Amino acid sequence: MVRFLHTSDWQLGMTRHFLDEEAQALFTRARCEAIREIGRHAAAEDCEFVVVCGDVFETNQVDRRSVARALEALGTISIPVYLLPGNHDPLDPASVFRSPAFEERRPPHVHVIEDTQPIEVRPGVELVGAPWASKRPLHDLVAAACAELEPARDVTRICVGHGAVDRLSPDRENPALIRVEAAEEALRQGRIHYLALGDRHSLTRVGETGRIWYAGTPEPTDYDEEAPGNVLVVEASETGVTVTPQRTGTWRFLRQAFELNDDNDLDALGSWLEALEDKQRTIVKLGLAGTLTLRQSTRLEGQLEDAHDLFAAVERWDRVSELVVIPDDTDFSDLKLAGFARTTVEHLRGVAGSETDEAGVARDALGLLVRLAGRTS
Ligand SMILES: [Mn+2]
Repeated sequence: MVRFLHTSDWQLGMTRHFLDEEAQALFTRARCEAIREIGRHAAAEDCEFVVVCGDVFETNQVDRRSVARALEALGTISIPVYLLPGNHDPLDPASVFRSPAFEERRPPHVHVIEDTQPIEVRPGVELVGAPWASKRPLHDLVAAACAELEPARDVTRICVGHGAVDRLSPDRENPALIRVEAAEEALRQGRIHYLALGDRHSLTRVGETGRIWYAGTPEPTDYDEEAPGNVLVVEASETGVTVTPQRTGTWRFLRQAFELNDDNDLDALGSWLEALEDKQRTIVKLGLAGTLTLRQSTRLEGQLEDAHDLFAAVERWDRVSELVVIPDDTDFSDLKLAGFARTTVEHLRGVAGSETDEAGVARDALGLLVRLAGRTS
């Protein structure tokens, strides 16, 4: 029996276009901090080693600082760590794992899985890795690694792979898809006892054996991930496997659609934003649809400005956003305009309500006018 920690897709050095400089710095730091958190979980759970199933780094061209900080953090883990090159960081001639920045700082307990040779972690426990040597392998690397194995005798064998599995990937043309059927066959024959996978950022059980898992990313990277922010503590033997997720993530990606037609709807949006904890580490994507008056639209802009100040990022969910602003009488009567200003408003309202190309410009002009006049009145 062996107990170890399964993780993947650290994507160290990842940048996100929607983060400003400050938020990006926090995001980068969190990904590195996750390594230390993994070390704490591994120690608390009495794990014997850690496997990182690919995409340790976002790219082979990752900056020196990310490499140095990653190795510094890896140094805090008190047990052996095995890093598998994945599609983002393949073991090609430009590999980050072969860079001086990496090699000179690599602590002795941190190992890169360079080939499919079984690695004895300790007597009775072996790792078999399927590292990526290029960004486009032409076959199922896990099946190839397992094909070379005899059924294990008195040894618990963990296979460490990276990539999409055929049952979950729509891309049937991809020759590198990991065939679940073949992996289950290797499990049935006792050539391996657990398949630790990376690539998918969602925590996912694959197939029916309970012995094939994606751990997912320890810190979320996008909106469509399911149960990201976890690592798996795995207890494996020839007779059974149990996996227990452990929480590591501190960031959140949230996507939410709102229907906005009156002030109550704006109140609801405001309360929703207000109630979210840890705004500095929360990225929200808002779908905003409905019809607002100019004054309400101005209020919404104020709410969004506040949110931009507080959240890591506020994005617009374009696919479900369709907000129409239609000026109503109270928008202007409240402003108590007279003379030229009043004539102009009447003219603009006529254009804004028309089907002409200038309608949008007129609406924007009215919006600006309500905003500016609202501030001085
Ligand atoms: Mn990945």
